[in-house]
Amino acid sequence: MTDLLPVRGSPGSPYTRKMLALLRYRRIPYRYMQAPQADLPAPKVGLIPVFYFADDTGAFDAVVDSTPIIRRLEEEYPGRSVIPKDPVTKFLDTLLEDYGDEWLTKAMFHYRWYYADDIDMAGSILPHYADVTESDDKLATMKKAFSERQISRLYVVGSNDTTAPVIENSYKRFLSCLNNHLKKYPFMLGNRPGSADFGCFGQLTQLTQFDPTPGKVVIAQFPRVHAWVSKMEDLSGVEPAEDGFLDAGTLPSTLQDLLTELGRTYVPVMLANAHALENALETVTTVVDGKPWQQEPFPYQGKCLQWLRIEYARLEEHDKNRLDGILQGTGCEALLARP
Ligand SMILES: N[C@@H](CCC(=O)N[C@@H](CS)C(=O)NCC(=O)O)C(=O)O
Repeated sequence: MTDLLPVRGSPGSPYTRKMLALLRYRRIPYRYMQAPQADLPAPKVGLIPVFYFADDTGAFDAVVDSTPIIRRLEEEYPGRSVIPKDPVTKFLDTLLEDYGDEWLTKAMFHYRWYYADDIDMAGSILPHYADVTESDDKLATMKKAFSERQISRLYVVGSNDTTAPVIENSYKRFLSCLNNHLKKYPFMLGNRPGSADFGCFGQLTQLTQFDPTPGKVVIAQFPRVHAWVSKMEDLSGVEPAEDGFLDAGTLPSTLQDLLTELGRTYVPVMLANAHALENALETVTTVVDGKPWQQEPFPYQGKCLQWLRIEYARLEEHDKNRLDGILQGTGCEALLARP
């Protein structure tokens, strides 16, 4: 039991699903708990999933934030890596993972709490994840309180009547780009899964398999993507080839198209968010896809952009040049604009 890595999460949490699929693929033995445990510490920030890492004395430290946890697991459990070795492919993987975590989550949260059918389904089912034996009366009360709280938080991801079509069109274009890419490659970075696949998969578990409105889109137009999400869930039997990641020197146009989609939406919002944080502005204001975008600044996403810039700064000059050549014209180059 002690060598099983303790993890706490919920099936309705895209980041939980991201990490469980990662653990299965990496063949890291874990035990999964769907409620807080009295004998395990609470994390500093009340988010899920929570990973409990034991120190030398056997005491547990509660850690959140999937992106750095993936890197820590690479150190502690060798083999079946999800991080490409070529620093340029590695950067693209990190960038696409961040897009999944920080942009696709807008579609996920927006669809779930914007449309009546989706609100009703999420409100009816999600509270049961805490305890399936809870009475129907109690559930009805929880449904109302939970839904009201989540709807009141739509503004956090920037979802409102103005941005709704921007978010939804971007979701559909992303599906189309991924669908085209999957015609030739089973994963975003080629023939073996990278952290980007797990990031996008996490959000897509909800968008394609749970929430009815975004689910209808994928069923009607992108059955290939629907199948991909189901397959991603458990890759424990996949034997990755050493050279399975794409060679950054010969990237397919379908990956370039994905990057161009990032450049259209995620990039301007990440930059405007950083600008608002640096200047202590109350509102992030920009234009995405010709439509106004307004939301409150999001300090965590400011950090995400800094992490990307640090990874870029650490590249050797010739790798920077290779990466610049790939990003040129996709819109993503603006994230890393050299001063
Ligand atoms: N950056 C974090 C995000 C985690 C996150 O946002 N978790 C959400 C659920 S998916 C959460 O715990 N929200 C608060 C709650 O559910 O009480 C990660 O990558 O793990």
